[in-house]
Amino acid sequence: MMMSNLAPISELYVSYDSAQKLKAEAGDLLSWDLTPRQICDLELLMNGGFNPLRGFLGQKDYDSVVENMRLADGSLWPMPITLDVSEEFAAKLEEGQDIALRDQEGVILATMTVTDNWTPDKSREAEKVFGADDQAHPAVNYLHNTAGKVYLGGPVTGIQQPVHYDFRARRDTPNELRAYFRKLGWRRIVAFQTRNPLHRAHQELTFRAAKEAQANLLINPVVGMTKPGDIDHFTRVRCYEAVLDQYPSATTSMSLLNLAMRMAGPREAVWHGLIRKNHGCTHFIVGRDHAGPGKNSAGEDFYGPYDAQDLFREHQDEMGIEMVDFKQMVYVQERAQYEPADEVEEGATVLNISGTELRRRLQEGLEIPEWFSFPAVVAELRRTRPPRSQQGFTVFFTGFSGSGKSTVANALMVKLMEMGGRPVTLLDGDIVRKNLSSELGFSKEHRDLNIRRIGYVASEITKNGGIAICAPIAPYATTRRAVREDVEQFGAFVEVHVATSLEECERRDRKGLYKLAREGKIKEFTGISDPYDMPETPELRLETEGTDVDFCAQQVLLKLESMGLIAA
Ligand code: PPS
Repeated sequence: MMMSNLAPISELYVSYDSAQKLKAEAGDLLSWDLTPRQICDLELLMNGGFNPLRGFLGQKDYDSVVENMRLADGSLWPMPITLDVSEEFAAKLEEGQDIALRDQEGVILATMTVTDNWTPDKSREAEKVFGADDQAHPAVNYLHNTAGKVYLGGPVTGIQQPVHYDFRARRDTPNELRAYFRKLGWRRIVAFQTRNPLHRAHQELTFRAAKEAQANLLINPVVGMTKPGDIDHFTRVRCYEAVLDQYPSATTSMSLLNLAMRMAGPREAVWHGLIRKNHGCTHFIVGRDHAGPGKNSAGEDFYGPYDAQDLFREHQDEMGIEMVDFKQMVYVQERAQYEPADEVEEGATVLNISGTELRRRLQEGLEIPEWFSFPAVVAELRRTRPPRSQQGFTVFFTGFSGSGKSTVANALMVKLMEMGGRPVTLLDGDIVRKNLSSELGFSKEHRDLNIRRIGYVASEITKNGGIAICAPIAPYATTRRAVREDVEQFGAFVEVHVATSLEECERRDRKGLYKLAREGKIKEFTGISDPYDMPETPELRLETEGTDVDFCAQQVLLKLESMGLIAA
């Protein structure tokens, strides 16, 4: 019978006095400002959550983890935990050099001795770790478009934990949880990993798991980074707190885990298991499509629904944590209770509301039945997810100079202001270049900066319930995609391609710029001497030739209406 020994696990922190000294000395070191994901990784490295890792992976361990799910010494470890940095930063380093690792406010959290410095083959990493080099996978997208080009590896010396101001009392290090379990006399603990609010199906699943494993239950939600588009962790934790009284407090506890998920399905399940083992748990629940990333670019699932269970099962003896596996739980109307889908007899009435359907109902303000969730959870969700027609959103026009973007954007702004309800901000290309981006030119780098700034402002407006209308040229597809991701965390992103042809824009030449560009007097001019990536799947494409501005603006309004962004 599996029991936890709950002895303290080794951490990478130095003592308090040494930390003070080290911190003072580290002020002189070259420093790397950690990204949000790296801060999550560092926290779990330092507190033993990623035991047996002693730092960010070196090249040998990395290659071995990517190829075989094992460190070079043979220990099971499925996820490459790497410190990705820019080429410029990496070029400054010598082998064996110590660097300071700082959080986003500049606080030194750790030092690292750089033993390895290399340029990884990211496509290979994507294929091996995530199963495909397909950017529809959020971690593959991150790998190619967010992570730095170079990886650094080496042992880490911990100075202090990353600071969290939210839900402090609910966060525990592995050693704090181990001590807590010791204190309560818990020796068999089943952990439930989640990145979603708890609904009735989850409650039933966790009850059954605890019963099956004859174990105490640890609800262990991830509050670091989850799948883009997920419900933010503040809302989720308020939801968890709202249903905690549905659990017997003598046998159940909740602890928040600052993990940056990768959505790597099977490998992720094994990783999650190892992390929970480090936190003193003996059992781990793996359900259907554990840590699944959704559909690939061909519209198919990346992993089979029970691949994660299979991989976990293969390794669980070696891992020292046992899987409690579950099929999907469904509601059986005749018996008014949840049951695993594979135990329900044919002919029974099975009800289920998928994540997508739940989002739709929230977006449209529709009923969410009591058999599905708890009223307190639904109320919390409705507070942060008002119907779409009351949420913020961004309309992002893109097209050649002189295509008519600004004119249509202006008309749209006026119409939306006439309708009222939400504040409207126009971020027109020319206006932005006068204010936000006055020092920028038209190199690729500067255009990207310009568009990312617009995206940042638009995402803030969207987050706060306003309407942002952007109208830059935005010639590069990857940058438009990045802006889409920034905005979609908070609301809808509506890309409108103003598809006036280059010939027509040049014929109109309203500002006389095309003539100058042809004469070579303006360099890097979009369409003439600089590229424009045609949007492949914009929400709307406006053919402006032969139509008037009012009609174009109407088409946008109709699109917004069909997306539920303005009330019909
Ligand atoms: S970008 O690429 O999205 O950052 O461009 P944007 O900020 O929209 O600025 C485009 C306006 O600047 C004028 N302009 C140029 N456009 C393209 N290429 C070059 N080299 C260039 N130099 C100046 C041009 O008038 C654009 O205005 P719009 O409103 O698009 O016609």
